[in-house]
Amino acid sequence: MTASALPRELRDLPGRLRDWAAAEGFSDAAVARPDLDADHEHLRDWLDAGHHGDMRWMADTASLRADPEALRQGTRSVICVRMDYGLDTEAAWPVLNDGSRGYVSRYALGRDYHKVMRKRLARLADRIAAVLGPHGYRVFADSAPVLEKALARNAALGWIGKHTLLLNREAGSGFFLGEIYTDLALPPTEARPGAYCGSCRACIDVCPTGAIVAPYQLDARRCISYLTIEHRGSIPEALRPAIGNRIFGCDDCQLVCPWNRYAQEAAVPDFAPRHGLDSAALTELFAWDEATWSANTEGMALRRAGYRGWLRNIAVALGNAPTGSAVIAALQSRADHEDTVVREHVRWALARHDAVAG
Ligand code: B12
Ligand code: SF4
Ligand code: SF4
Repeated sequence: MTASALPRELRDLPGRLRDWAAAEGFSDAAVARPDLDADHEHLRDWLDAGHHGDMRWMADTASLRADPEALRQGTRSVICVRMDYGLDTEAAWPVLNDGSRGYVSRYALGRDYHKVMRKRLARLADRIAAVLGPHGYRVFADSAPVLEKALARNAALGWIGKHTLLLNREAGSGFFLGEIYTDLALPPTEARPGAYCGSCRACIDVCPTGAIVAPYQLDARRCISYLTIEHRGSIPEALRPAIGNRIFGCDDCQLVCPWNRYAQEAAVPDFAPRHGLDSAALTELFAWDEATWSANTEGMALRRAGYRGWLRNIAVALGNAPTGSAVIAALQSRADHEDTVVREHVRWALARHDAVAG
């Protein structure tokens, strides 16, 4: 349908949608073509190669991911949004370069984005209803089998970079994605995003564990984000030294990306760092007991690793930290931890300092 053939209330939809979204804290919004055939094929190849590791839920839901209608019956349009979380590259490097501190991915420092975004997406859906009429919808923010990056690319919110994240010329990649699946028939955006990686390969070269095995292809089994957040159990020993002091997620491939010079500040105060987690000492974090951890991570995405995962990750970072009596004492205090995985990582870390369980 040409723009002039559209009903009056839909003709200037792109601008109005952006305005309504901005009122809810979103930095951009647009309607996506739900054409995901090529992406479905890439997803299948990725799964066939085993690159999803033990994220079985990725394989179990593959067909739903590529088919919005199958995920929510009656879906006719997908509205995509982005929300900036504030990827402060300048503040990140000093923490990464100080082995005595723990590096928590910038996206996880504040309130859980799933909660923040879904609440605001529901309000955006209500705004749309107020103008375009009642509609059936569901909102998502990394909360269901949705190919979020591919849909956002189709909506022209950016392009998928060689590090496999969605990138935007005005905002880099420091943002979350969310969607509204609606039964309204909305005209998809006609713009086609350019792709601006060119000959750059900074993200591929910097990756500490070589997880970007080819441009646009990530082997999650090597990715520090996967190893420290999604993976349960033992972290492969060969990869532990390269994890450095990254205790929850990893931002390196984004920090070196030239487009993140344009990363925007956090769109909402919810994403402000909590409990000094943007530069806390490893020994201090390792001393949190389970009750403190539970209280301090309430309402944060940081919870996903679980308390034992948290201790396991910090043990690895302490193993990589400069040797010192405080580091060794902290590790020795957990050498007899009840959890076998934690214990094993603590012993590995002590051995790195030529120390033994005390
Ligand atoms: C599984 C997952 C992970 C896994 C796997 C990552 C991955 N690249 O798939 C792990 C745990 C490693 C991970 C890590 C991170 N994640 Co994550 N993750 C997801 C999740 C749930 C699904 C992604 C997915 O579909 N993967 C499947 C594979 C096949 O997709 P893909 O590699 O991107 O491949 C696509 C294209 O690149 C293309 N393609 C693939 N191969 C090829 C080959 C060629 C030649 C071409 C041209 C194209 C092409 O087709 C594929 C399908 O579209 C999404 C949320 C969602 N529901 O979408 C969040 C999401 C992608 N993650 C997000 C974030 C923030 C992160 C981290 C930055 C967190 C952190 N700081 O630690 C890291 C970044 C690591 C990285 N470099 O990607 C954000 C990204 C926002 C953005 N700007 O893009 C999302 C969208 C969540 C959200 N709602 O905001 N994540
Ligand atoms: S998040 Fe870290 S480990 Fe994962 S691909 Fe990027 S740089 Fe590599
Ligand atoms: S670092 Fe370079 S190659 Fe990687 S996503 Fe950014 S622009 Fe693309």
